[in-house]
Amino acid sequence: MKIERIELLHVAIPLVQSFRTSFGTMTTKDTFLLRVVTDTAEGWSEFAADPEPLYCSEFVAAAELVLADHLVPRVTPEVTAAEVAHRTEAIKGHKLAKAALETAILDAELRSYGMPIGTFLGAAAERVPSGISVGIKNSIAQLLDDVEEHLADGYVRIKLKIEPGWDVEPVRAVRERFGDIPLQVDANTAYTLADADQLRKLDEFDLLLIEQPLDEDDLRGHALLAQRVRTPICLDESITSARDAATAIALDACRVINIKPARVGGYLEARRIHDVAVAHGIPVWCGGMLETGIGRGPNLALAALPGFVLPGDTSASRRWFAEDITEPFELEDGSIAVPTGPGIGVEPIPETLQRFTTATKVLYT
Ligand code: OSB
Ligand code: MG
Repeated sequence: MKIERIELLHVAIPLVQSFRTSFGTMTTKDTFLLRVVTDTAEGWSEFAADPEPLYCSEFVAAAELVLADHLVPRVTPEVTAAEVAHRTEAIKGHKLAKAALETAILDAELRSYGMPIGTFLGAAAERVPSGISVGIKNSIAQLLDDVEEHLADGYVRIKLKIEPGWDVEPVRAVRERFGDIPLQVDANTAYTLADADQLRKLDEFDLLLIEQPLDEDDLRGHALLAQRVRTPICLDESITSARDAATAIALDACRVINIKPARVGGYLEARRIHDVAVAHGIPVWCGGMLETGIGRGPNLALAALPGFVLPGDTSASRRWFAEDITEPFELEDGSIAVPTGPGIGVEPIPETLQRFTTATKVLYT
């Protein structure tokens, strides 16, 4: 496939509600899209991280630079999606930037075959059950109101963001008020092994899992913590490749894995992690990064693979956006339809995209 043009479009889209985690507060989805024009079709992708390196080391300005100077020159003018990882292997790290590049090229390639990404990846369901990630609030009362609304909307699983000082009490309050709902927590690395006694207090609430309690590079710490708490440990930030997944599983550092295609370099590696996990009997689910429809569509397709046995953070578009740049994904009876069109199955609505675009840069022509 011959690449004729690559454009980077900065977008800034207001969130309907601010989102507070242990690492910061988001009020806007501020990122960029990639548009790849080839001799056979056009492809789109979205960079998943934020302007500040708070969730992971990557951020918008760095990704733009590494794409322009180091990644795009290695994949042009001719490449297939399967070759992108190999061609960019010499460049250390920058998995989220690589994922954006690979995904836009994969989208163009699949569109030229007329094949939906779900078919390509091995999706085995037409709809995926939808969970929701609930931020840290100013009060328990506010949290309960929020959770009540999400349950009324039909979300089938609630994830509470936690941090030291906001853990046992919010979990207790949600359990007392809403009973036996599927419930889990995500600490985004906010604890240390010295907090094991505090984290063990969560055991009495029958949570599905505790996500990423310790530092991303602390697999040993997670393995030790897993011996001291009954609730299954799930890794997010720590897993950046299928090899990481194999290592974490071998060390008993996790019993569940959150797969985010962006964090692991794209959908091809995400599928390999799924396969490694399935081979070991480890359940996986699809994480989220407050994606626009451009990232949400292919995430839903991945979440339809058979090893995704837990509901993901694959919420409806309106969870974050009053107006999205694609047709919105809607929640119906607790689930969302996997896109069926060619490639990622969605594209930006030109007029809407234009309104949310703050700058455009040509990376290759
Ligand atoms: O840790 O899972 C996370 C959002 C941004 C960055 C990190 C995380 C999240 C979420 C998912 O919790 C929220 C969503 O996409 O709806
Ligand atoms: Mg997480």
